[in-house]
Amino acid sequence: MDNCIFCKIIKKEIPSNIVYEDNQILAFRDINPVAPVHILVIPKKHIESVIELSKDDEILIGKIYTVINKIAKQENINEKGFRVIVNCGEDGGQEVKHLHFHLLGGKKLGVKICE
Ligand code: DGP
Repeated sequence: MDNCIFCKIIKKEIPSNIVYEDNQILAFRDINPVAPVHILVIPKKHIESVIELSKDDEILIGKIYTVINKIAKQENINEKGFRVIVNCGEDGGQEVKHLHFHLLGGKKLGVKICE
């Protein structure tokens, strides 16, 4: 997707602070962190959001969670805990239209926001 900022990050056209990469998944630090650890884990395949997922993506999404597990250990937040957030669509507050998993940790996170 030519105008997708995360696709540009995947192609290294835009710099990012990468913490994990394989042939299907990329993880990099969020540009506006809201916690000491704030990493975005994304599929390299352009999928707009959770709503665009198909059965073919089931293995990929499972793999994203094992990558999150790996990064949580790498970042030393596995024992104290962390939060994974996926925003979807307008009401869900999704700004970037490329599926991404926010991995947040490194401090005691506040009450979940659903106002
Ligand atoms: P969401 O609201 O769920 O769509 O979150 C999108 C996140 O993407 C937001 O926390 C900021 C982050 N972000 C947007 N543009 C860039 C960028 O160019 N680089 C990095 N590292 N993060 C970005």
